[in-house]
Amino acid sequence: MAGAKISFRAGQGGLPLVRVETATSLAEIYLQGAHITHFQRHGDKPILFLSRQAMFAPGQPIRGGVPVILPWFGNRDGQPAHGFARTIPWELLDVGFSDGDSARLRFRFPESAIPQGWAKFVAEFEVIVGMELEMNLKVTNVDDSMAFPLESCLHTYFGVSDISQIEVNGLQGVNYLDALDGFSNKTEQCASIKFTGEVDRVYQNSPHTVEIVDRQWNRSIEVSKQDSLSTVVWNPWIEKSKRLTDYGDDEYLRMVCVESGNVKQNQVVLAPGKSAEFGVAIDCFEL
Ligand code: TA6
Repeated sequence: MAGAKISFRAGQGGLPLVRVETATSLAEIYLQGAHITHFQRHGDKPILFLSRQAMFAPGQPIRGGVPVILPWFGNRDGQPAHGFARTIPWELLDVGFSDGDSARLRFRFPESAIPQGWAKFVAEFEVIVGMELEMNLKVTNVDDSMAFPLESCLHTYFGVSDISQIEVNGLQGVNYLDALDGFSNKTEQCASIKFTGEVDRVYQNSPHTVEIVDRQWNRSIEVSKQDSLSTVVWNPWIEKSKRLTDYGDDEYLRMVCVESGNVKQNQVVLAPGKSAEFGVAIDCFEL
């Protein structure tokens, strides 16, 4: 069996990317934000969504794929939304190949890029590309005195046939904060979440696997997690899509975000010397 191949090239906007090709799949990862923008099994439709209007420029978040959200989730006055890690180039530490057919890449956030006033931390992001896409984000507080509140999340955009035809399963009975209603606390009533308008929900204490069932594309995407308690489900729908400059007005039809990590009430206060990590595995099955 041919082994995996890794190549380096200038991607969109001239930003450097790593291209990973295995016998079964293809992935592309931009160094900026250690941002996975593409994951596709040969012969299948891409599993990740990337906006056709995504901007590829230094310091600009890329709309789609897997933005790495760190060290905070959401908006903060005068600061970049979803933290500063996703718009800064990470270092590629090393690449490994399994005896099967997968490639493992490890990225590290450059400590020199941590803004003044922030505790010093080491963030390492491991990506395994094979039949599945596996990701693990580990953050260690290497500051000798300052603890800090850590929110971290893999803000994954999944490609779907038609948002109005898919279901997201696995969150029934879970409490969530409704971002469209002042982050009020609610409980998911549906075994299968369907989309008829904008949805922006931060599910808390949700360690279980979530499924995206897409009958038109005859597939079910399975998002399984390890030590990830938060699940964010988002679709901007029509009006918000129009407000997003790096996103086509009709692209809400073709994507859903099912994000995994530890945010809001699931955030952790990371004491000096302590680490926090979580993992996500994305698999896909024919229906
Ligand atoms: O997915 C949850 C969310 O916080 C939404 O409210 C929306 O803002 C989305 O993230 C996109 O955020 P971004 O900063 O990437 O435009």
